[in-house]
Amino acid sequence: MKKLSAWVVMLALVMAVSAPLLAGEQAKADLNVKMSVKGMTCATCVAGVKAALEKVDGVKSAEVSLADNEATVVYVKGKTTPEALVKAVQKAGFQASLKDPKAGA
Ligand SMILES: [Cu+2]
Repeated sequence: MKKLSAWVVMLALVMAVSAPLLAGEQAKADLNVKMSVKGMTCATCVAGVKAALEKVDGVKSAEVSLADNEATVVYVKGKTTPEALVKAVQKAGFQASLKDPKAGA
């Protein structure tokens, strides 16, 4: 019985230590890419770009700024690519290009 409780304590310790590590791994798997978006003139455009980006499989979130002509996308590594995200915006009818082509590659 004593042995068992020692195991339970050990297991709890291992889980307590590894949980934040695993969470860190998960966060590392998310990539961030910035692109410039041209042709947006109003809030509807912004919503359209945001929706087009968030429709892409693997995209977690997209922030679109009309003032900065910019979109910032968080996506799961390996699920999509910066190029595919740019294409999605272009398909929605806007000019888009990566801010830093090396970022998120
Ligand atoms: Cu508009």
